[in-house]
Amino acid sequence: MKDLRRWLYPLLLAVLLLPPMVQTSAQGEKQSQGALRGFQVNSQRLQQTLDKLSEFGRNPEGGVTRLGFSEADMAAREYVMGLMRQAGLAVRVDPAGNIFGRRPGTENLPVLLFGSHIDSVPHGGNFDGDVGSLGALEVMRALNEHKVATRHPLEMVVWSNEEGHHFGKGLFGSGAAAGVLGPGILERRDEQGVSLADWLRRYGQDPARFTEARIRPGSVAGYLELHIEQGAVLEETRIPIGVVQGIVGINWWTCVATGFANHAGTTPMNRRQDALAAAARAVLAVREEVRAEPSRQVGTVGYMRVEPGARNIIPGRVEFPVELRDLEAAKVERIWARIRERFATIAREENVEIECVPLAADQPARTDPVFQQAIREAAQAAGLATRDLPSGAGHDAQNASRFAPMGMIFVPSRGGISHSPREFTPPEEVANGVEVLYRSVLLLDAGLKRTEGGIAGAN
Ligand code: HGY
Ligand code: MN
Ligand code: MN
Repeated sequence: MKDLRRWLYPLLLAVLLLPPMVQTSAQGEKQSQGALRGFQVNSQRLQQTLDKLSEFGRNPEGGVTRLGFSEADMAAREYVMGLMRQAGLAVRVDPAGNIFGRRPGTENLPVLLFGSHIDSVPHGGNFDGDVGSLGALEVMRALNEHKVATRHPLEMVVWSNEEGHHFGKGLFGSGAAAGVLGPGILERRDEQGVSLADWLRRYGQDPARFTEARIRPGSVAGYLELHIEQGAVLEETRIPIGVVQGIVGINWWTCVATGFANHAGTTPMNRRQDALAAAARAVLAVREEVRAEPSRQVGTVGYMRVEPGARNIIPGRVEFPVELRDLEAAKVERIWARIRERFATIAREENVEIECVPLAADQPARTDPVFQQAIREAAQAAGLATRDLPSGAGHDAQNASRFAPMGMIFVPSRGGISHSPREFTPPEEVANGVEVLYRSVLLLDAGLKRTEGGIAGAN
């Protein structure tokens, strides 16, 4: 008895004194273990399709390289469209290559839309976009299985070319749907010289009808997207569901430093026009100016193309991109203005030219409070804790916000890793997100009219 007291009392005391975060984590663990009980969606059925999808464009590291508008993407789309038809959805592809699958509603109401993308970055993983796309399909299957009728027609969507690697324009399909892309974009070419217009033809579309992909505001009651967090907040706090508050804007420029390629042995140090030395200083200037203000804005130079690119030639030309992201468009403009000043100084001092052209500007977007609340209530009903957080990654949802209220659900990313073959979310955590998507769709469909902090209705 005395022995028992010797370890039991300190144990009880330790439990009572546990800091709140640890208690939350224990609770989170219990929730995610017990989560599969009472779920409407089928985790196993979903995982089978996710596994199969990851075969399209598989890279040697175990992830995928499935660039938007590529052979691998085209094959993956066929696979997903087949699954959609099997689920009884009426499938159509719009002139921008977006895939829609419709399930009728019982009333004459605008569509409730949900989905994501299946294209990837080079050397990408198996979760970014795939989870939200096949999660949307699983929601449709579960509704069928449980014979649930909805008031609104439901549509799942697989947006085309979300990552935009080889055309310098991400959020492509949703951008067309939001009406923010002119047909001029179709002249852009990939590394093989194939234009976007040609790719649309290969996808069975008529590029002349590109602008018809636009979705009129009012024709969609709302948009929901489930996605992996791609950061470590949920994992570190052990919270299974993230309620996204807003999505960052993403601005891309392509810059070229032009110097003079000359002999590396005979050109004195003070007579050089070294484009790479200038570009190297430009990279550091980007970092310094982004860090010069407090808060979460980020700036990246993701590559350099150096010409001619030999050990014994002073580099004459360097191409490098600048990417800036923040939730506030005005802050990005301010930082970019300072970066331009720094580039001008560097160019003068290094005796080179630095020119930058804007390539893409995706606006930041806030999620709709009604949708946030629906997601919180859906998670609570599924026994899952939530946490509000911003998205540092871009998503098609930010374009959808131009034609409908929107919300986003996040599930944890192992180690916060994404845009990498090592991207991972365990099946049960994926299922948590899909269950919350399922329940959010139904809550928004019912359009519960509650005033104080509740759902006010989706349309
Ligand atoms: O780059 C992004 O944030 C997104 O994954 N396309
Ligand atoms: Mn991505
Ligand atoms: Mn994504």
